[in-house]
Amino acid sequence: MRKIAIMGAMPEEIAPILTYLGEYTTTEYAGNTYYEAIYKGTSLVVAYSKIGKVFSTLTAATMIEHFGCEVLLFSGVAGGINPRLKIGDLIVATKLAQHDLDITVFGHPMGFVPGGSVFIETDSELITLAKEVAMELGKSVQEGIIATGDQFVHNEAVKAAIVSNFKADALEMEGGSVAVACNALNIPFFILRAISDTADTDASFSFDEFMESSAVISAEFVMKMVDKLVH
Ligand code: OS5
Repeated sequence: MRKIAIMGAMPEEIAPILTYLGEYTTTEYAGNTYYEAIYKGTSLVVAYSKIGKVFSTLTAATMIEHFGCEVLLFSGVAGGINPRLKIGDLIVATKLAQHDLDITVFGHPMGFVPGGSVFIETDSELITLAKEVAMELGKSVQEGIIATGDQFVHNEAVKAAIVSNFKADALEMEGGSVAVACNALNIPFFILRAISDTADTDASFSFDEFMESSAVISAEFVMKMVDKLVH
């Protein structure tokens, strides 16, 4: 069975996952803690990267290149943009972009740099697996575009620009960079987020109130997917 990486950005995003592991070992590497366990006969590596695109790229690449993970699942929270996404709802990314990558003055679209692409698609088999899990749990999981950037968005004008440039349904600060690392290293990956706020002027208050409960919703769903992957 493939070695599975499960990552979040903040401690709160992986804490519910650690409760499933039973015994685990910890390894400090490149400024992060990596939790390793055998879960139902399969090796898991769990870590939180710290916030943002740089730290999350480092952690994803480390889980793949140093720890030998062959598939990566991200679990965490996001700001909702699409009005059909309410607090606690799950969104699985079909594709991701970096909304703050800007060399438009040279005639390129937002999110594009030469040698890259505006969007990176996630693994279709993992999305199919998520749909199966949702059916079995009787839960709704929405598919959509996630935009990633190095800012906590709490402003309608910024949201509107991200919708206009990327038709994004949700935004966060790590998925698009994890996508770059996994795509470059040919590792199937999956990004799941539960909504903690709607990236408006109240976003920081909503985030403080709902981040923990939404992180649990996402983590529990990801662990159901892991249960299917390890069988
Ligand atoms: O990881 C960051 C991105 N996450 C998704 C997200 C999001 N991203 C962008 N815009 C939004 N509206 C979003 N909503 C959800 C969540 C996370 C956001 S940054 C949160 C920072 C919270 C915090 N800062 N300090 N502490 C917590 C306490 C602390 C202090 C010192 C050391 C460690 C923790």
